Amino acid sequence: MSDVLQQQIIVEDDRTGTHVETLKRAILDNLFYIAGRFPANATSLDYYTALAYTVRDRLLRRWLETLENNLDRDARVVCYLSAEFLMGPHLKNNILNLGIGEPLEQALTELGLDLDEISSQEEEPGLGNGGLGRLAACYLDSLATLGIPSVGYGIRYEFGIFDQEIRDGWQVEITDKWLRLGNPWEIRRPQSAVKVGFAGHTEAGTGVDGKYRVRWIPAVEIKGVPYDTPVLGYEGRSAGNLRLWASEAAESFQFDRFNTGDYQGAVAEKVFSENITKVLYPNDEGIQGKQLRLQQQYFFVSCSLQDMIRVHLRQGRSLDTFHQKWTIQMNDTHPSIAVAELMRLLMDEHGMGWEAAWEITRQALAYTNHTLLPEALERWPLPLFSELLPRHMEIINEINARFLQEVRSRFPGDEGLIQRVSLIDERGERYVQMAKLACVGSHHINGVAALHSQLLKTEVLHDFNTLWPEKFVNVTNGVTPRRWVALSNPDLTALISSRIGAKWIGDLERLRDLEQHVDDAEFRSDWMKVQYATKVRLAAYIREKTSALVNPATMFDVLVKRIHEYKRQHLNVLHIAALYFHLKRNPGLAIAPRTFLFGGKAAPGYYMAKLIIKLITSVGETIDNDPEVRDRLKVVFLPDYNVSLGQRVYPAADLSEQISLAGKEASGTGNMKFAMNGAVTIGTLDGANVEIREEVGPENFFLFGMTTQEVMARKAAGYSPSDYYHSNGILREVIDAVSNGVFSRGDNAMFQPLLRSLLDRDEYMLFADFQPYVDCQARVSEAYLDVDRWSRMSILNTARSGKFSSDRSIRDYSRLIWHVDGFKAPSLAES
Ligand code: NBG
Repeated sequence: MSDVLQQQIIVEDDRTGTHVETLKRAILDNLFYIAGRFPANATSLDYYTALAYTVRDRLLRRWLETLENNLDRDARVVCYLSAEFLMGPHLKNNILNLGIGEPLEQALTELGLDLDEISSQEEEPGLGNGGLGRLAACYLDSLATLGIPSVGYGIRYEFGIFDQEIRDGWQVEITDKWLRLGNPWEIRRPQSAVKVGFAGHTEAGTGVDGKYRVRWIPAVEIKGVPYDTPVLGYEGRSAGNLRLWASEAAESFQFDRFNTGDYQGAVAEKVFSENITKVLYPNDEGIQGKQLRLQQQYFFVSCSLQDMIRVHLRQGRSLDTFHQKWTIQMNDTHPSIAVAELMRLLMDEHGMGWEAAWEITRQALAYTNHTLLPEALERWPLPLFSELLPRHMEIINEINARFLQEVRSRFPGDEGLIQRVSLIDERGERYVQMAKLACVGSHHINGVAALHSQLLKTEVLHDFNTLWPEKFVNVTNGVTPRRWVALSNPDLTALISSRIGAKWIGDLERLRDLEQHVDDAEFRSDWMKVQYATKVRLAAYIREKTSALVNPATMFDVLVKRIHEYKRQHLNVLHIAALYFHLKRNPGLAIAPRTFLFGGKAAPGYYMAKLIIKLITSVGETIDNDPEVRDRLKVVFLPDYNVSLGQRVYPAADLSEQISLAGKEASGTGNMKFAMNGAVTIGTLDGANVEIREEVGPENFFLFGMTTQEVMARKAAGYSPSDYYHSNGILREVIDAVSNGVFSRGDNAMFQPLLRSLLDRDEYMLFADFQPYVDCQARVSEAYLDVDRWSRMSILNTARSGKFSSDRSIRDYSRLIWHVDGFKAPSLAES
C-alpha cells in the first residue's frame, strides 16, 4: 500500500484520527452516542462530554500500549503512593500533550464552538490540599514524559477539597461534589477489586509447612475498587496510570439481618465501607489523629500493595523479586503503614519468613518527608491503632524490638537514643510514630529542597541520620512546565518559542538561551506586552468573579497558597497597612501603584487562618472606601484558589510573595511556578527560595529576613515580640490600628486573638522580620518603576528557572533512589 493510502486509512478512523474533518466527525459522533444529543439541543456540558471522549479516544492506545509494554519489559515500575493527587483539569492538558491543539481548535471553530467555553465545564478533581498533592500530579506528568513506567496510587475521594466562598469577608466551605456530572477520564475496573480488613483479632499457629504463622481474622472486610485515569506524557510518547481506590461494601445488603427486621443493621456495613473514601481531610500540614483518616491510609495502601503483588504473581514472577520489579515511593508519612502491610502480606498471606520479608520491604520502600513542622508529624494513639489494625500493631512491635536491639548493639548504653528513635512514644499516653516507622522501613529518606534535607539531618531526623547517614538524600521539588507554562501562559510560550524554538517545553534548561535576548529592547518590550495582556485577562476574570475592579497597569503583587501562620500571609497584610498609613501621610509619594492579590483556603477548623482571611478582606475594604488611597493600593482576596485559578494567576504576577519564616517551608512549589512565568520573588531564605535565588542570581531576587540560624539563635536567646512593638513606631501604628478597629468598622474585638498571639508569642516571628520586609518592599517599588530593569529581571527569572522542572526532580529520584530508566516510544506524530 502506498504511503498516501495508508495515511488516508488512519485519517478515516474516527477514534484516532487527528485531522480537522475527522475530529469534527468524532465530536459529533460522541455527542450523539455518548452524550445522547443532537447538536440542536446540546449544552456546553454535552459538548464537554463529547470533546472529552474524543480526546480520550486518542490517548487510549498509547496508554494501554505503555502499560502492557512495561509489564513485558523487565523494567522497574515506580509506584507513587500518595493520599493526595491534585491533578487539575484534564481536558486541555491532554490536548496539549497529544499535540492536537491546532486541528482541534480549527474543528471546534468550524462547528461554531469555543474551547474555552467548553473546557470551563470541567470540574477540577480536587483530590488534594495543596503543594503535596500538586507535587504528586506534576511528578506523574514527568514520569510519563520521561517514559518511566509508573503508577500513582491514591484515593478516589467522593468529595475533594471544599469549594471556598467568601461571605462578608469570611471563608465559607461548600462541599465539592466533583463527580456529580460524571467523570469521562476514569475507567472503573471492578474485576481488579481487592478486599481489605479492619479490626478483629489474630491467631498464631503452625502453617501447613510446619512453620510459625499468624492469621488475622478481621471483624470487617470491605472492597477496594480501582478507577484508572490515563496520564499521557508530553508529545504522547508514553503514559502512566493514576489508579485511585474507592471503598465499597463487600456485600452491599445483608439479607439475613433484613429478614429479622433489622433494616439499619442490614445497611450498616455498606455505610461503614462507603464512608472510608467519602471525603478528603481538608488539613494541610496538620494531623488530627482521627480514626477515619487511619482507615483511609490503610485502605489505599493495602489495596495498592495487593495490586502490585497480584500483577507480580500473574506475570509468573516469584515474590523474592518483588523489590526488583517495584519501587515504592511514600509521599510523606500518610502511606507509611505500607511498611507493616507489606510485611504482613509477604509473611501471613504468602508464607515468607521474617528476614526475607524485611529485606524485600526495606528494598522496595522509600520515604519523602514534606514538613519540618512538629505538629504535622503523624502519630496514632496506640489503643486506636491496635484496635483497628491488631496484626499491624504486632508487626510494628516486632520491627521496633529488632530495631532497638540493633541500635543497642551499635550504641551500647545510650538509652536516650533508644528512647528518641523508638517507634512507640512511651512518654505518657502512648503513640505509634509514623515518620519513624517510615525511616526504619525505607532504603532512602529524602527532603524536598536542599535546606529542608539539611534540616532533616540536623534537626527532625537527626538520630536516624546518625544511624544511617547513607539513607539520606535531597531531591529538590519541581513543577511541570507543560501545565504551568505551556498551558497556563500560551502567549509567553509562543514568544519564548519564537526566539529559542519549542524544545524547552520538554527540556527546560534550554530556557537559558533566552539570556542572549535580554539586551534586545524589542524582545523586552514584547515580553512586557505579553505580561500586560495576561494581567488584563486576569483583571477581567476578577471582575466577573468578585466584581472587584483591578487596574492591570498596577504592579500585581501576589500571595497564593494555603493559609497558615507559618506562611505569614498576615506579614503581608501588616505591610499593606503600613503602606496605607504612609500614603495617607504623604499623598505626593511616588510609589508604584499596587494590586495585592491573595488566594488560598484555610483548614475549616483552623480559626487563626480564617481570621487572617478576614483581616485581608477587611483591610481591602477599608482601602476601597478611602478615595485618597484607593487608586494606588488595592487588595483583593480571590475566592476558591485551586489549580485552575493558579493557571490564571501565576502568568499575571509581577511579584511573587514567598515570605514564610526561615526553616518552616519545606520547599514551596508555587515559588517555582511564579519564577518560570517571569515573576520576581520577594522572599526569605526558606525552602526552595534559597535555590531559586542561587539560580536566578541575587540581583534578580528580593531577599529579606532572618536566616534559619538567626531564627534559632534569636529563639534561644529568648524572643520577645513586644520589644519590637515598643521600639518600632511603624509596627506599633499598624498593630494599634488593627486593634482599635480601624479596619473592622470600629469593632475592636474581632482581631484580638490574632494580635494577642503576635504580641505574646509570635511563634513565626513576624515582628522580627517586619522592618526588613517593609524596607525590602520599598526596594521592590523602586525597581518596578524602572521598566527596563524590571523586564530584565523578569526575563532572567524565566531563563534561569530550568532547574525547577519536575523532569529534573524525577531524574534525580531515578538516579538517587529508584534506579530506573525511561523508555520512550516514538512521538505520536512519528508513529
Ligand atoms: C508541603 C510543604 C511544601 C512543599 C510541599 C511539596 C505538606 C506536608 N508539605 O513546602 O509544606 O512544597 O509539601 O513537597 O503538605
